[in-house]
Amino acid sequence: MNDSRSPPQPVTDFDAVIVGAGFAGLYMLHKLREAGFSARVFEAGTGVGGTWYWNRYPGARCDIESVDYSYSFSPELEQEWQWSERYPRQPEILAYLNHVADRFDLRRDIHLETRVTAAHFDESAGLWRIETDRGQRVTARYCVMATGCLSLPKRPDFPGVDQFAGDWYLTAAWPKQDVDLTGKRVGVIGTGSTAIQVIPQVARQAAHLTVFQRTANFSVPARNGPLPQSDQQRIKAQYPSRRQLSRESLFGVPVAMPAAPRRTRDIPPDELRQTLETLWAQGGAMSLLAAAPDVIADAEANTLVADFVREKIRATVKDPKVSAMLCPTTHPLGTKRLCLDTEYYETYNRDNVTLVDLRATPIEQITEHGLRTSAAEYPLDVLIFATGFDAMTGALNSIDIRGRDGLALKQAWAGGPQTYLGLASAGFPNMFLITGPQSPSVFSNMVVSIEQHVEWIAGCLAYLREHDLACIEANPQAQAGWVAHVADVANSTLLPQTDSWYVGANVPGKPRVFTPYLGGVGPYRQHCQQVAAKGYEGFELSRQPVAA
Ligand code: FAD
Ligand code: N01
Repeated sequence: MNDSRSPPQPVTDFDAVIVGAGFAGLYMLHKLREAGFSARVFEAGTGVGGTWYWNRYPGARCDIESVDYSYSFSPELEQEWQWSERYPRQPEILAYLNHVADRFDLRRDIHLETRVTAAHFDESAGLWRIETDRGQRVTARYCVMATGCLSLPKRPDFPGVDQFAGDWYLTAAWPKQDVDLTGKRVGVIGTGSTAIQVIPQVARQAAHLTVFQRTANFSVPARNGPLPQSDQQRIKAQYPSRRQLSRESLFGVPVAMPAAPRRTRDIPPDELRQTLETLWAQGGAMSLLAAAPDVIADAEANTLVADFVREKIRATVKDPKVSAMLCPTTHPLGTKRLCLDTEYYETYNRDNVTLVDLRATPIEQITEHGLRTSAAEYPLDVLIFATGFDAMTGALNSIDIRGRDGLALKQAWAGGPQTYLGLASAGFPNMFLITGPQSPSVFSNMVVSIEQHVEWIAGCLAYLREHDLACIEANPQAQAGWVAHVADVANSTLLPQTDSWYVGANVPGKPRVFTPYLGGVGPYRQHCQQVAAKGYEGFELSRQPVAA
């Protein structure tokens, strides 16, 4: 603490402005209101829901079980909401988030169709000045960025895209009205998590589907199905312990961290085979990773599990040439997001589906009537771009965020994101990030990580108020230590070597930095709790609007 006098606090429109109304922004608003803070949410979409508002493409659903991919903060909500499936579809998750907005009377503080364009920290007053694309200007003591890790889709920049005479769609900005693909010749570019969900659905409708694949991905069957009432009741009866297990786990799912994990390579082959067969039959990507956590660190372990998946692909896809194209060879399993599918590989057995290998025959041009690779021209009526996101930093860097001395966040992060705990960044007082870079974020069940951040931030603001403090800012040394720790943990795994969006490799010119924290949801939570318990160790706290 730098000083002892408490100057008059500036008058602001709100205690906090929250940017984004997905899982994170909605809960942040509820939590701040509950603690007696005034808050305003700005959301670019015409509705709440974030990811689940924007990603309406056919087949969109979550890859964490519904009973776990949901808020835990309200036992009443948890008990009253009925999930229909093990992995619910996008409309159901969106309906759940709309229910949350209504149930907790959140809408009155949410401004929809309003994009925050600038957030400038006014040092003399110690407040944030926020501007929107609707010309609103408001001030707030705190600014909470709930802008999402995967909310800025990459725009298609293929040569010739403007000439295409057919319809084209971006999965992450899918229209609200139904898109009828019946009888159409459809092309899908991409084979990441999104495309793997879209492709089987489109293949059922389209006259012909051509999939343009640059990198084959590993995918695990979801084994989705209805969630019987009896199972749901049993889970609901055990919710407190199930949620606790998720909070203490590696990935935010209810799988206990093994006390003395065995190395996968030390497991007798028959036993390993049996375990993998059981997991494959049960379905679920996170449980596969959680059962053999060393696969992301040990190349030999990785090959054992990857070979198993490749064998499954070969056993499913009848045409050996196609199955060879679908078997991932460019990266270890789990170093790109492990996908979850429903009949993805089976789809390539259909007569109306063609797979094109873009590594062998790259895209040259989108033409008026289709797409031309170096080997052929494919006539198309519809093109679907499932080409991913400017992840982790894209949405933040799209806002003109300026901290002390007019420092732009974009500039401060030019060499890669610099955060303390993924929650705050030095030079940007009183600004918080929910599931920011260098926190477990996308390497976890994100609802668990979101709840942890929201509760930590709300606790922090209550502490500042209780102690008559006006300002909190990450200490640059503590931040440098955290950034180095995140890199050390990542470098002890196979992940940084792979070209993935985790390292920003999917966006030309983006600095190559591995962004999620891989230390595990449970250990990370404990660390954040200790930081708070030690009076916010690693942060500068001040009674003045700005730390000296
Ligand atoms: P988001 O849901 O992304 O919400 C952020 C909101 O901020 C958006 O609505 C956006 O419009 C708004 N916004 C951004 N910038 C501005 C601005 N400048 N002004 C105003 N508003 C702004 N995670 C899992 O854990 N499990 C899953 O199964 C899973 N499935 C996914 C499936 C898809 C298709 C995608 C894309 C992601 C998935 N994720 C999953 C990650 C998912 O993003 C998170 O689980 C979670 O929904 C994130 O919530 P959020 O509120 O942090 O961000
Ligand atoms: O995006 P991606 P996504 N030419 O970046 C290809 C979450 N999510 O939307 O790998 C040709 O993973 C690109 O090829 P390559 C989840 O966290 C979850 O699918 O770069 N191809 C790749 O195949 C996920 O990880 C679910 O060689 C190009 C694809 O497009 C994250 O969101 C569902 C290209 C992009 O894959 C992002 O997933 C959906 C080009 N110029 C999303 N540019 C669940 O199931 C890109 N590609 C929970």
